Amino acid sequence: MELQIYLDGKWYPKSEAKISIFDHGLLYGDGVFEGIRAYDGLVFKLDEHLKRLWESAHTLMLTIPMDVKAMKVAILETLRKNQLMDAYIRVVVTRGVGDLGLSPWLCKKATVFIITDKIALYPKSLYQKGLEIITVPTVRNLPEAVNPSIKSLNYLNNIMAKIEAKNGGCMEALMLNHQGYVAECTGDNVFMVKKTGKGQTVKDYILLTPPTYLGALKGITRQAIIEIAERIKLPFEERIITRHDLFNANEVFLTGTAAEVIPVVKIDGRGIGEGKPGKITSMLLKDFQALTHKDGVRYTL
Ligand code: PXG
Repeated sequence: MELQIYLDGKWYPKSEAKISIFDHGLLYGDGVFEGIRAYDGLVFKLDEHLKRLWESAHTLMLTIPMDVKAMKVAILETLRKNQLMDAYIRVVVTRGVGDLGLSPWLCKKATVFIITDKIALYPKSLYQKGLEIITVPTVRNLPEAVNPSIKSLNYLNNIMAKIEAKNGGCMEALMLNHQGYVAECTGDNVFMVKKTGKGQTVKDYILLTPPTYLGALKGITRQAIIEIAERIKLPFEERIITRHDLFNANEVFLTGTAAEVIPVVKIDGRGIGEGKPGKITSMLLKDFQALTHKDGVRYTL
């Protein structure tokens, strides 16, 4: 059976799910989206994702033409129609159909679509071996311009960075903000682990990530990792991070809905720590995976 797509209140087979070429999501990237995961019949952090979707839309003065409850029903029904217990869920809200001018007020109603499918962002082996990343020349959007906290359909900043990473032979890019501080990657937040003691217990380490006001998305996975750190008493701080700090970290890893927790073992040619995934990263990944199979909105097919 073809994949069933939710579009404005109805479900269509993938080949028939179509939107207007006058949709401002397409013409201007005027819209918002979320990427959500379902694990074994549990939608992970659904409320958090929908809260972020509504907040992004609010900043853009984009009215989502349904309430949160109806959105949840639509998401769960799309999962059921596609018989998916494990899935990547993409929720997209665009400004809707307008004319060739920028004016968003000429778009009468927002377009809403939901895709549920499988995703494998990185090959499994990379989670064991670790990823190599590279700093790219394109700086992360200024919070004063297009705030990276808005999960908008305008991803050119990240796509430029992704292209530059590939040109440099890497799958992911490290993006700095306009001041030269570490912001995030193209679709993931960045963390580092620094040893502060002998390394015998978690208390001998500190987990660090840049504050999001320096130019990063407030990642849902980022927040889940911070909460795990608090629970296991791993010291944590939001701190300004430079490339020098990352080069000399004991461990570096990225977090995101698609990537989950992926270790980074090389940055700009410098080996990180022992050049292989570290034990704190592995511990956090294990706890995160346990959480995804325990916590969430349950559905049945
Ligand atoms: N930063 C950015 C810029 C993102 O787009 C994250 C961090 C991680 O946030 P969450 O909430 O997922 O932990 C994201 C989200 C992709 C892709 O194909 C990634 C995202 C969205 C769409 C596509 O890599 N990431």
